[in-house]
Order: sequence, then structure tokens, then C-alpha cells
Amino acid sequence: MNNEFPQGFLWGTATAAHQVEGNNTNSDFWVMEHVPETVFAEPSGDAIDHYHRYPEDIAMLAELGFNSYRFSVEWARVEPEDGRFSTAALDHYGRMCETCLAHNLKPVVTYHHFTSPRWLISQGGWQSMATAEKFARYAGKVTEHLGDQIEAVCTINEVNIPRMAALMWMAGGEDESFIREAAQALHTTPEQFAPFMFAGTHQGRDVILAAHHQARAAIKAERPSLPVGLTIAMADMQALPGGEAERDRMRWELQDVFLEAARADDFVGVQTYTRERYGAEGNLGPQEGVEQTQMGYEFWPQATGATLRRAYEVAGIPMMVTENGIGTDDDGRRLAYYQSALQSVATCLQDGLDVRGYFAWSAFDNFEWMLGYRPTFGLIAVDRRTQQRTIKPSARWLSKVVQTNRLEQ
Ligand code: GCO
Repeated sequence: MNNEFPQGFLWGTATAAHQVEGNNTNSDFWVMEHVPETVFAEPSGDAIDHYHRYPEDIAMLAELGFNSYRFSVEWARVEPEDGRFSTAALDHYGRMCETCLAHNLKPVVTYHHFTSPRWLISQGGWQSMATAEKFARYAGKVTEHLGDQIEAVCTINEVNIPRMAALMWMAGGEDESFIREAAQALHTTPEQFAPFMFAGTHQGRDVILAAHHQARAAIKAERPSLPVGLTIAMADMQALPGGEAERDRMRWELQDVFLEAARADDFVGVQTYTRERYGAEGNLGPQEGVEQTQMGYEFWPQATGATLRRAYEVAGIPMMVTENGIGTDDDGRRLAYYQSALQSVATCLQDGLDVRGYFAWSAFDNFEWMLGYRPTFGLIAVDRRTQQRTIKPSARWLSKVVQTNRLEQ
């Protein structure tokens, strides 16, 4: 089998501002991390200080041979108050793009990766249609500033994750005191509390998709040729006999609606970690005997190819794997995961699917949201006391694939 990747294929790693920069103090997440009854295992703090250390971090990624880097611009920094834009913050991201380009890394830039400015939440957040317009205004500004340096824009990261959270993880409503405190700290009410992750209603979904569509228009108005897409979290949703109807219902709610909304985009970013099995009663959880990751889901790298095929079937547009990886403290399992996941991508390419790039999640061990720093997804380890970076063997292995543009079998 020919495991060559196409010429010009984008090879990168991905990060998100809040997970790596540190001290994102004007964001809603920072507030949620610090209320007394917080559901966060620990606060993000200095994170891995990527805000200041990006020059050496980007140089490290370039040395490993990657030709692209996916990172996010932090809305809470760029627009610290409603309608007030920070040129200094925009310049910071401009310098990040320049550093990438100086190292032959093409910047793929995400405009929203879960975090929002505090003020947005006090105005109704992601349940309010006014947010779509505000997000588009911000997207236009960022594009005006950085548009010439960017390879592609991901407007909103994982447009479907609020729906996933509502239908799969937050159904119990057990975090009442957290929500009360966080709502108060963000100058809103528990009823109207809508940071991105908490906008899990159909209204929230409609606001998010409107924000994507309006942002796309604003970006195209600034720079018509810049490729624009959204990203979507996709598990390979499998049905056991009798579970087909439930699987199809959930797949419609959690994936297909969003893939259909992406049909007019330039590409869709597929982000895959595992599979989910459905029976007549719903999600069956991990199968006994199948290895689990630090996240408590199955080690199932072949999901990458399966979700690309599903995304192509429904959206029918070019694709990028904008995130793929594993939380593990056993780097040998990380290597095995990437090997098998990349084989499934290579097979998709051989079958004629239009896959333009692959971004490993993540470049560095980082802040895994509510779970804090315990799960380690990085190709590069970070000692957070010293901020010392150490390249893991899995990164060396991936580096070889990237530099030869070919996966040995
Ligand atoms: C997400 C995000 C990343 C995560 C990653 C690992 O998928 O939740 O895009 O921010 O860190 O997926 O869980």
C-alpha cells in the first residue's frame, strides 16, 4: 500500500489559548475556575506560559519538521470590553503568526476555542442572538489585522460540544451551587448563564451556527480567498443490534446538523478521540476489555478514519483533522495511537477522500479544562515548576512521518 501523503499536506499540532497561554484573567473560564464551589480540578494559572514563550515553542515545533501550527486567538484579550479592541493584543498574535512564518509553519488560526470575554456572558452569552453579531465583528477585526499571514481560519472550535455536554454529561444538573456562584460572578443569572460550554439548548446551537455564518461573511469581506471552516468533535458512533435508531437520533443531534450547516464552507475540521457504542437504551460506555485512556474513554484510534468518512458523507467538502490524540502517561501508547490513527487517514486518502491536513492534539501537555493538568495529551512534556519542555519519543516518531511525508507500515 502506498502510504505517501499528498504534496502540500498540512502537518501540525494544535493548542488553544486558554489551555497554554496562562493568566487569561478577562475570560469567563478564569472566573469559573475561581468561584468557591468550582467544578474545575484546579485553576489554569500560568498554564505553560505560551503567551511569553511562544518563540521557543514555535521553534521547537519547526525543528520537529511540522509545516503548520494551529493555535487560537483569545477573544477576551482582543476585545477586553464590548467594542473596545486591543491593538497590543492583536499585535501579539501578529507576532505569533510572523514567528510561525519565519519558521515555515503555516498558521491555522482558531478565533474561538471555548473561552469568551466576561462581558459577553453578562449580556446573555451564547444563548443570545446578539452574540452572533458581536462574534462576527470581532472576527472581522482579527482578519483585518492578521488575514495576510493566515493559512486558514477555524471560526469556532467544536460547535457541537455544548450540545454534547447537555445531552451526555450535564444531564443531572448536579452543579447547582457552582452555577449560582459563577452566574453571580459573571453578572448574570443561573437561568441566563451561557458560557459557550453551557449553551446546550437548541437556541444555543442556533446562536453558535449563526455566529459561524456571520463570522464567515465578515472574514470573507476582509479577505475573500482565506479558507474558512468550523471544527466539530466527532466520535465514531457505532450501533449495536437494536441500537440503530438511538444512534441515528444522537448522531443527528450531535453531528449531522452541524455538518450540514458546514456545507458552504471551504473545509470542515474533524476532531476525533474515540468511538461510542449505542444500544436501544443509549450510550453503552466503554466495552469491557478495551483499553481506556486517562479520559476514561476507549483507546480507539481507528475512529479517525471512520469519522472522516462520516463527515465526508454528510458535509461533502474538503476536510482537515484539526485535532487527534490521546491523554496518557504512557508515551508508547501515544505512539501506537498515532500510528494507527494515521494509517486510517492514509487509507481515507487512498480511497479518494479530500483530506488536506492533520493536526495532533496537542503540541504540549496543557490545561485540560475541568480536569486540570492531570491528563497529558502533549507530544512535548512541560514541567510547570520550571516551564522546562521535553520532547517525548512519540514526537520524534511523528517527526519522521512529517519529514518524509509518508507513514511506514
Ligand atoms: C476539546 C478541545 C481540546 C481538548 C482536547 C482533549 O476537544 O475539548 O478542542 O481543547 O483539550 O479535545 O480533550
